[in-house]
Amino acid sequence: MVVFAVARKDTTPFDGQKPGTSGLRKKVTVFAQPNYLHNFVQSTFDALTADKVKGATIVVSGDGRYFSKDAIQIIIKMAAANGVRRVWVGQNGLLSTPAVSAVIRERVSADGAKASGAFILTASHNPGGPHEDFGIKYNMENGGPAPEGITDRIYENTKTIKEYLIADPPDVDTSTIGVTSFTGPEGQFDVDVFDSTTDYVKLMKSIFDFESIQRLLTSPKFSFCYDALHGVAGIYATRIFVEELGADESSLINCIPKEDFGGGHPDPNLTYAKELVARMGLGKSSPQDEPPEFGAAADGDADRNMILGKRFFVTPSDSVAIIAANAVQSIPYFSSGLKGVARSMPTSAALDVVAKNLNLKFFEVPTGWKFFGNLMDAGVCSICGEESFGTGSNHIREKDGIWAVLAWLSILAYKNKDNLNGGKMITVEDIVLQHWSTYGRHYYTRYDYENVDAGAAKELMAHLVNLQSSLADVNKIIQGIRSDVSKVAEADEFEYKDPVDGSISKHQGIRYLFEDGSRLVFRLSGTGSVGATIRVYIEQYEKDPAKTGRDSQDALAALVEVALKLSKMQEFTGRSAPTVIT
Ligand code: VG1
Ligand code: CO
Repeated sequence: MVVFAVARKDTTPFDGQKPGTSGLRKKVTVFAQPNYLHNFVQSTFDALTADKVKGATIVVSGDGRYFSKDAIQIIIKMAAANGVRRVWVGQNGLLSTPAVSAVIRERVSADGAKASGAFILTASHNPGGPHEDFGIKYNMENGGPAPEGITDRIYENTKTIKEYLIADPPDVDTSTIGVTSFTGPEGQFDVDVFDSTTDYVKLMKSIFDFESIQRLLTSPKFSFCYDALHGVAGIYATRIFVEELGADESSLINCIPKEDFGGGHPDPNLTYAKELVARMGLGKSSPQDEPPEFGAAADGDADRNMILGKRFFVTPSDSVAIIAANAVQSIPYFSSGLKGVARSMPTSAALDVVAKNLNLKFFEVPTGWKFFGNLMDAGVCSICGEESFGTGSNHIREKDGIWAVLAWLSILAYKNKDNLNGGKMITVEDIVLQHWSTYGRHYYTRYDYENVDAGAAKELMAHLVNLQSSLADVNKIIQGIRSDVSKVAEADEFEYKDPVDGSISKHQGIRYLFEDGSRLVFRLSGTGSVGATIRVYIEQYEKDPAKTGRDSQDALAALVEVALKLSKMQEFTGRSAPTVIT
């Protein structure tokens, strides 16, 4: 066995190593500076209790973006030096974020050990490559992102760090499955490279009825297209949709993971998933072939999903509501009922209406998946989602892009079980229209202003908070902008008290709540790597079934105008249009 030595290296703090909504995300050029990654990793080890490090098993993997290979070798050496007993690495360093969560929760080593946590290497939906983003986050024993108590401690450590520990074993070949063992001052240390898909596929098979999905996917009356945008979802899509469920290989596009995502933006929305959008007949020009019945896309680390029907877009807020409304009949895992449902604050209230109708416990949490975990651990939440193309359930503690697609396929399979051999197929669009006619429709849009000046963004937010001191004044301004919108009934900054551990999160978004149920929400993104991104969330509820079929941007035009003028968007940022509209 190769013997390694451990060294203590002097270092000095870097500014700005504060984890955001989902870990630390910076340009590769920042991460590649000497000691930058090392400082963050040591600060993380030091923020954990000793039993989670000494003698523990940890996972290290990610979406395979540029710089991941270097980062994995560094983290392995630092783990060895900090007394970790064993590191699990997905083959080629690849594991989707949901697969990491599954591995932490489900995988057991030959000697019965389970993982106590994971370093996930991804900047998710942000582009990758030598001049783009890298990211790192730590997940805990329950498979979910570290809570704020831990990320705050990590950040504090990064401000005072003086040294880190690193060992000198040779690099491990992560392309070959197998265990490599070393001996260090504290005994044996193993690096176990394993198949990236096995644990995850096993979990999916325990949740869904693969046979009924296979009947749908292989039926001549159904067609399917999945776009991984060159992210890590590609390896799971190939294994699950093609090898397990019999879909044709030609139904997968961009399913070979690439370090730079083929130069694209691995964000599954109508702007960035261009190829899929065109194939589904939603682009500007009509496609050459008849579009497939069902389309879906994932982000870089495969925790997000976009769901499309033929020439039809399903908003993520509607998607989670529709999954919740249909889960018990369509998905075996939920057949005994749902424990409750939850959404992030800016997500539309479509899920609230389902919860009310089905008499389910309901929770509204701040943006970011970490807040759902406590509810799930406490057994009060089964299905949850965010407007940002994130949907998931208590099978793991991350959002799960492939799970969401399997959930939709299950609903389609259930509704069409008698139609595959004759009869008219029920489409994605039919399901959504039926949902609106039962529950009403939440018109919804999000405007993103990416990479604006950070100072200007702060001023805009401060302006919106100041306005909240007088509702009468706000209403006067709004009526001056558009007299045809309803009145603001309440305006505040969203604050959340976790019902499980009592912790309080403040300043989680500025809200304007209107008398007719409409909402305007303003937030600063916590996942960008340069400048600031302002997000504006605009929502309006329509109960009248005769009025649920309008074009969404038309229906929301008045509220959009109010949002942009009330916030003085152009004055503060100089932007006359958003970067992305979803
Ligand atoms: C964004 C989304 C949020 C999501 C987060 C991480 O955060 O709005 O809903 O949980 O990204 O998703 P922010 O702070 O930029 O608004 V992922 O797929 O980037 O890990
Ligand atoms: Co992601």
